[in-house]
Amino acid sequence: MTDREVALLAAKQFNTGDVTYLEPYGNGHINATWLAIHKSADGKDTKNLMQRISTVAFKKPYELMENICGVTRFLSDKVPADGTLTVIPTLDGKDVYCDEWDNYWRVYKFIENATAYDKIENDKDFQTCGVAFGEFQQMLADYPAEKLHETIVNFHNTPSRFADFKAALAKDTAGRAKDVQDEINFVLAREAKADAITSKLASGEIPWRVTHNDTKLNNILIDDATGEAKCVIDLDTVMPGAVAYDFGDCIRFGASTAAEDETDLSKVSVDMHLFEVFAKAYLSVANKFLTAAEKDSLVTGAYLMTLECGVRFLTDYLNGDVYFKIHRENHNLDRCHTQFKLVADMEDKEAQMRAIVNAI
Ligand code: ADP
Ligand code: GN1
Ligand code: MG
Repeated sequence: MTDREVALLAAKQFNTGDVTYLEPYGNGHINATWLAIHKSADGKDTKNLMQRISTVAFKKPYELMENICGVTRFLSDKVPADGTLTVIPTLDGKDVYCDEWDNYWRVYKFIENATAYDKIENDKDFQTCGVAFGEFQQMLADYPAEKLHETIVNFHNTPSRFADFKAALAKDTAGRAKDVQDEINFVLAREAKADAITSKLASGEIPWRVTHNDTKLNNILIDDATGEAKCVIDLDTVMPGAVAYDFGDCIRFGASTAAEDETDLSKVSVDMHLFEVFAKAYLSVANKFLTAAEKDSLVTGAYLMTLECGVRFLTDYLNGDVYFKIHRENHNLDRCHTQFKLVADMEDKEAQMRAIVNAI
């Protein structure tokens, strides 16, 4: 059976009516995403977003969906309609459908008239993003964190990511280590910096909060008419974390002058104007609740999220591309290179970034 045929069988298990259209959708690196159009009994077409949850990333899909249902129910009291994801149940009232091949499927209501951007097109989009993720953290401040499952253990524990990298290097499953000695040395030279946030969380110097943990630009839907944020999506990694993780990942992806997989590295750097736009927008909300130590950790977060992401791409490259979806040969290595270029650039611009944050 083709992927589409398997997906079609799954789409029929949800309480949505007949499936009249089903095609792959979006640019996520983790789940397999499909746009489905269903025809309801009264003949109306409805768009839905169906996903096969990646079980390489998420080992416990039922726990994952418990998190998503809890968080979206909680947020739905605080945001307008379509301001958070809506889970569509299966015909027998479940949040997730497991097919005979152990694929786990879920369906969300499709949020219309909004776009997930892969690149910043104007300052306003990044400002929108900063405000939206600040508000997202603020809204979840009183979410009962003890109810959240850790959907990916040690997700942003950078020392643990370094350990995974070293294990992959030792195994060298795909036989690629010999080709990436410079990249390996780049990582090993920075190992001492890896615990800059985890050590502060452990000592209590910065607090654990409920954070999104995957705040790249295409995980927020921006309203086509107003340019305002419509909905924060991709809630798979909402877990206790440090605010600097969310701030940092936004900068990593959104303040770069080039795409995450750009192959011409001369195009890749941190755009300090975009950095400032984002920092101002995020802090216009977050300054109200951040501690001084958290504010001080934001630039470290940008640095570590970028280093960590580069390390994860390199690790996946060494493992033979098993975690992130790739669309061409060496895709993970290309992604690793942009991240390391940004890391080096951030090392040069650290003082400048700190001055910008301190001035806000
Ligand atoms: P991944 O974990 O693979 O990144 P996402 O949940 O981010 O998957 O979804 C991938 C893409 O699908 C998003 O970037 C966005 O373009 C689109 N998308 C996801 N959820 C919705 C939704 N409810 N409505 C409209 N588009 C969506
Ligand atoms: C993945 O799921 P997606 O594509 O929004 C990854 C992030 C990485 C990002 C790099 C669950 O995000 O951690 O930063 O790719 N998500 C997961 O682009 O691993
Ligand atoms: Mg995503």
